[in-house]
Amino acid sequence: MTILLGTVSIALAITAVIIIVNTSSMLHDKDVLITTLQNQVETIEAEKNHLQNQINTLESEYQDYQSTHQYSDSQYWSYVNSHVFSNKEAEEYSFRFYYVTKEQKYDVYSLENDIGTLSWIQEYEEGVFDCSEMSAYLERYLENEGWNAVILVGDSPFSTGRHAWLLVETSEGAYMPVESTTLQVVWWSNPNYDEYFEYEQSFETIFEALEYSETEFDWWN
Ligand SMILES: [Ca+2]
Repeated sequence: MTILLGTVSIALAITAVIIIVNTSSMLHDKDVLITTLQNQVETIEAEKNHLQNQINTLESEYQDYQSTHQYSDSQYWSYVNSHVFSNKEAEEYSFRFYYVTKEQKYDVYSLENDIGTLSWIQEYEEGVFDCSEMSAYLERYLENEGWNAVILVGDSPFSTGRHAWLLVETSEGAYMPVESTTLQVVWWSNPNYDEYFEYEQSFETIFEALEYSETEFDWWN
């Protein structure tokens, strides 16, 4: 009996030792785990602070941007209004290839030579392709050849009724009349020479002519 009790005691003692050892090992594991978790918390905390700093920086950059990029209503509308094209500007834009800028030509004999190479392939037709369309067409042709040409409208210099013709700058500030229907320079010897300088309207460009009349000068229609 005594021997048996002794054996039980020893067994109990061993069990107690095992429990103590286990407990101490568990306590050790717990410490390690806590340390690891604490380290992780610190790392996350540092990351959080880093991100917060970045957010603060972005926030202040955004505020700066806003304060320098804020427009009042009046600034907005003045921008919009200054960037809206007028009808005339839009029309000129659609005609952007109408004139080709070249070095200006002078000399009436060169002008005669340039015009002398031309002939109308479309026949004169009152109201369709008449003096005004022909003048508009010839004005463009001469401008693109380097001449400064102006379209004129007024009473006919040689007949009754209305007429359109050109004045072309042949020396600085001096012009010679050009009869667009016959494609001829009107020379000083022409009996109606002076009448070619009496006109009611003059158009430096096709845009001005179209503003005056939408249908008289549109030789392309
Ligand atoms: Ca012109």
